[in-house]
Amino acid sequence: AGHFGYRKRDQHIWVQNFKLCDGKLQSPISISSFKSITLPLPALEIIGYHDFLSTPLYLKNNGHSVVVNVNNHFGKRLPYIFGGSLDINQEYEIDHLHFHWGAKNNRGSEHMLNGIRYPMEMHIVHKNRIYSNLSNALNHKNGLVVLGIFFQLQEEDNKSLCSIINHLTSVRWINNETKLNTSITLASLLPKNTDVFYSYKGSLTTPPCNEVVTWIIFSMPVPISFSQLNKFRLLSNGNNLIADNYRKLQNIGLRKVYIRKL
Ligand code: BO1
Ligand code: ZN
Repeated sequence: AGHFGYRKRDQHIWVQNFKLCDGKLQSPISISSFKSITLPLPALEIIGYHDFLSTPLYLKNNGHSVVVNVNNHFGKRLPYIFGGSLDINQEYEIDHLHFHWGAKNNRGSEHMLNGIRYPMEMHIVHKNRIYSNLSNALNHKNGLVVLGIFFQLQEEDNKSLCSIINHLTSVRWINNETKLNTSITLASLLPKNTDVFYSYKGSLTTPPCNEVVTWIIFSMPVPISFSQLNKFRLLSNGNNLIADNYRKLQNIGLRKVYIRKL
C-alpha cells in the first residue's frame, strides 16, 4: 500500500489507502494574492544556503519524483530556516528537495498562484530541529516546513540547475541513484527575491498526506529553459514517464493564507 499514482482515478483512491489524505488541511491549494491576508511578518531567515552542500550529494529517482538528499551532512550544521511566518524559536533544517512537473508546459506546479499553474515546482523540505528524523516529524503538527518555488520558462538555461539536470540521465529508472559530481548551493536555487511569500498550514502533497506542513511559497518564480525541463520528462517509473506528478487542488476550507510583502 506504499504505492500511489497521479492519474485522476489513481488520486481518487489515495484516501482508501491513506486516511489522512481526506483531512481538512490538505495541500496543494490555489493561492490568490487578493484573498490573502497581508501581515507585517519579519523576513524569513535562510541560514547556510550560500554554502556548498557537503558531498557526496545523492540524486534519486523514487518513481514519483527526483530527489536530492541533503540530510547526510555528518558533523556539519545543516542549512536551516527560521523567522517569517514560523513560530518564534522554531528552527527547521533541510532534509531534501524534489520537483513536480508537467508533461505539457501549461501544467506541472502543485500550487496555483493568481490563476497560474507553472510548468514546475520545487519543494525544499525542512524538518523541525526538535524531531530526530523526518518520520518522527510527521507525527507533529509543527513537524515540517516546505519552501515552494515555482519555475517559469525562458530561452536560456538556468546554470544553477545544471549539476542536477546533467545527472538526470543517470537516474532514468525508478530507484536509480547517483552522486552529483559538483556541489550546489541552495541559495542558487532560490528566486532572486525571497522577500515576498505566501504561507499557510497544510499537508504533504503525497501519501501519507500528514497535516504537519507550514507551507512557504515564494511569489517570484525561478527561470528554467525548455530543454532543461524536457530532461525531467524523460524520467521513468518503470511503466510510464514521470510527468504530471502534481496533486489535484484541495479545498482551502476555513484556512487563511498570509502574505508577506514589503
Ligand atoms: S511534499 O513536499 O508535500 N510534496 C512532500 C511529500 C512527501 C514527503 C515530504 C514532502 N515525505 C515522504 C514521506 C515518506 C514517503 C515519501 C513518498 O514522502 O516521509 O514516508 O515514502 O515520496
Ligand atoms: Zn513535493
